[in-house]
Amino acid sequence: MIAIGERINGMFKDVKKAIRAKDASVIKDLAVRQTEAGAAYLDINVGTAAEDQLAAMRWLVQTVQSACKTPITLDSQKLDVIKAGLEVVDGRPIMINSSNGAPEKLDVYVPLAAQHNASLIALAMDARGVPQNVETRVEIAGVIAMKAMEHGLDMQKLFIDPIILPINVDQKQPGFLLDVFSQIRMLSDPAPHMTVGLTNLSQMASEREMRQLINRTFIVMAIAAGLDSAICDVFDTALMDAAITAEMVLNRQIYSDSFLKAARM
Ligand code: THG
Repeated sequence: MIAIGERINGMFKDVKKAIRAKDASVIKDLAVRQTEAGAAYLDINVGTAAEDQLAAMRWLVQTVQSACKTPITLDSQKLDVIKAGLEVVDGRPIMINSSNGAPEKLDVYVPLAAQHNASLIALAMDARGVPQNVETRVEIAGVIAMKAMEHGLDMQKLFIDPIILPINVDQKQPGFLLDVFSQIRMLSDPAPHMTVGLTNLSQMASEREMRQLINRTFIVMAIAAGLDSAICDVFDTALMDAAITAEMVLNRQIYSDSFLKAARM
């Protein structure tokens, strides 16, 4: 699984404080520790911490880059914040998070990603909002894949995110997403990658143990349906180990007596 570490996000109190105080040590520590925990990418999202989101994005990217060599994911709904991050990236692999699936958005974001040799996360929603059913999500995923081909972005560089919401918003949705994953897997050969903001799923639950159990249970089911990436809490070792084991059981990773140890490295 391509794990994207969620922790460098202004939504978290310690990160918000660090952005405001320009305290690089907090950010560097999260970058290094998430890398050690198995993050293939580090998500960077300034959230609402700073008045000047562009400057905050530049500072976060530079701070992370000074701490590790890990690829980064520029996370913002605002194009100018993404572009601020792109200005300062040092040549390591990057991912843009995110476009949505509206054709006019894709016509901007897909060429931008191609031009920077970046991967792109595209949300399976469009001007009509977040679809509440399987068919519309898959239909939008089709539009996303078409636009990627049209603008010359490799399927290997495309991550479709069908959008996961807290389970209490509509308890039918996580089950729908499993159908969406298995249908997106059939969309093209090779299929695009798929990712989700996993932690969204349990956002309303107050107990930490219960949140983790919900996230761990869903990721195993989602991997079985075809999910191959997640923006998630990489510090949750049981979550990471469950994902690795699910891929092994599905024959996507070779079994050996040390498969877990090997995959953790
Ligand atoms: N899709 C894509 N990108 C995304 C999301 C998505 N980026 C942001 C988000 N969703 C994924 N990242 C997070 C990060 C944190 C939380 C949820 C999703 C979270 N944080 C604690 C909370 O709200 O309880 C913060 C509290 C604290 O300070 O501890 O839940 O879906 N493409």
